[in-house]
Amino acid sequence: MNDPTCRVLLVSGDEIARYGFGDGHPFGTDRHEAFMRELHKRGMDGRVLRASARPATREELEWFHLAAYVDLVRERSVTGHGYLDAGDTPAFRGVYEAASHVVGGTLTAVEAVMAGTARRAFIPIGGLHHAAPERAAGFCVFNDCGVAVHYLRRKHQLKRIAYVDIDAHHGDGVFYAFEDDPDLLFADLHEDGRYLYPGTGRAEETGAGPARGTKLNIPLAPGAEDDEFHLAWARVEEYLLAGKPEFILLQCGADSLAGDPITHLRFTEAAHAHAAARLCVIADELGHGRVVGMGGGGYNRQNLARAWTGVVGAFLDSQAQQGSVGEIAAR
Ligand code: V1S
Ligand code: ZN
Repeated sequence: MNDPTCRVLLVSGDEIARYGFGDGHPFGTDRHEAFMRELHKRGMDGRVLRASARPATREELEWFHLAAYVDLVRERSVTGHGYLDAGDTPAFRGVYEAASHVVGGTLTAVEAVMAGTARRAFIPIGGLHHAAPERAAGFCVFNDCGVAVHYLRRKHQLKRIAYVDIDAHHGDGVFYAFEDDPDLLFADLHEDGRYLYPGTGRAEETGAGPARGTKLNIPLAPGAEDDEFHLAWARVEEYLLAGKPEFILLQCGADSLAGDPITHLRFTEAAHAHAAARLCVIADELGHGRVVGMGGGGYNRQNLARAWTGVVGAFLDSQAQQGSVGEIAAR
């Protein structure tokens, strides 16, 4: 950890690992461990800075969520009974604490990048992109992505923030919350809604009101592979370079890989590494280097472990390249 070029932060630990559902639910609490094991196997756990997640404050949660919904999650957290949505997101004892640590963990990652203690950061159990202000949805209790956008604006006065999403499911919770906000750059590559939840994210959905024409939704046919990913990704790069964001959030759900049990895209883990590497290049070219990755979905444990370690690897490699550019400039 004495290497000064090692400026990639991993936010991990029991506080966020507890976020998950039992009884054969795809989003189990074993996902965190599957990722950590792979990181260790590849010798990468010693190359990253580490932090545990803090809980989000009530005020932070209410930047995105309605107070009445936050209260409901708190109440259900005591009994652990019932669902928080129409059948995908069961309550469990301690769900409030676990879900608020996921939000706080994403804020920990964002804070570190803004403070300059890390240039990039990654949180495996973040990216809960379906949660809406007034309700849970699709395994997502609190929307850490949405709270992070508000955080960057309120605490750091950033205006133009990019949210990039390569999870197989459309990031509807983020999209509709910022639908009329022209300064939230939104690029989402996802399986189209013919068979898959949530069914939103058509290409024609480009934003509303003053933001009409400013968002990029790229639905892909079931079975789409890396070739289709790369074609779509080129459009994401063009969009970001034109939009000049001051911070980039990446939701890198691994359920877009072939072999996921609940989706039908067929990317390989190279797509995720490519997205992460290219976002680092873009952020560096924009002069700030700020990129935070959030794990998102992914229900085949081997896939999520490989895709997310690939993202962390790309962050580390981009740091090493940054170091060598600096060394060359100093000569
Ligand atoms: N796609 C999908 C899918 N699979 C399930 C599911 C499968 C097994 C279970 F035991 C419980 C649920 N639910 C869904 C989707 C929600 C997907 C959420 C993905 C989250 C993310 O990866 O994007 C980010 C973390 N829900 C539905 O398809 C809705 C239903 C229509 C079907 C399932 N029942 C349980 C509820 C209604
Ligand atoms: Zn997903």
